[in-house]
Amino acid sequence: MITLHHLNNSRSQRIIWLLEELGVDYEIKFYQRDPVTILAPKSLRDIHPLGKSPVITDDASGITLAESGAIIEYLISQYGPQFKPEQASEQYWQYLYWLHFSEGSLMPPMVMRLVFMKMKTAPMPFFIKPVAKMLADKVMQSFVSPNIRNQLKYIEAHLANHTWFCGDQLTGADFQMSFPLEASVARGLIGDDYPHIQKYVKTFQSRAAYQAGLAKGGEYDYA
Ligand SMILES: N[C@@H](CCC(=O)N[C@@H](CS)C(=O)NCC(=O)O)C(=O)O
Repeated sequence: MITLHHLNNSRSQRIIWLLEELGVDYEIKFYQRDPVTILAPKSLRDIHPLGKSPVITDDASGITLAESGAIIEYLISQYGPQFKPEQASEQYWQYLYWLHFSEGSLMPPMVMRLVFMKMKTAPMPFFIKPVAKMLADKVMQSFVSPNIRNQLKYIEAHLANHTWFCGDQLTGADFQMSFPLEASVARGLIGDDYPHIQKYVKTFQSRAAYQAGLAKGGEYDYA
């Protein structure tokens, strides 16, 4: 049996979508974020020392695995070779690229954006507040926002010519890219100026397996 250790409102939702597409037997163990800090509960550290979600365990291989990209690669290798392009084909390199790009390039400025937004509203002595706000705005304007914009434009251009990230075939790269893109749509970072990303997000969100995953995963603000 595969167990997914799932945190509400998190990247882990894309693993539920994949598990549904694979049609394998699996169970979900639910973890709730702290409502104030939005951090994961300590109990997740009993499963993996870093205490982040997603994490899976698989009784068939005895493995415990964290990191969405590695989990997707593992599940596809074990249970869904149809979601991986043929080794060393052009699509395979695209698959590798987008599988890494999602967490390696796109998520870091998005997480930074969240942190700096929080910094602007965090409780602090009143005389520090204007300085903190100025610093946060400066970093957002000079680094974070331009980086997010550049990457979204790049993705928009790619999706103008591709149904899925690697072409005509739904692959692991799509599960991995789904979270930052749907979160960006939900947070208003992607408007009408990104029609191909909009269409792409609607396309995967309307799949039966995605919807089934949504019904099973509990609270999720990005769909
Ligand atoms: N790169 C990791 C990131 C894992 C991660 O940061 N997960 C978030 C959920 S979206 C988390 O567990 N946050 C709670 C915490 O940091 O306490 C992955 O893709 O799996």
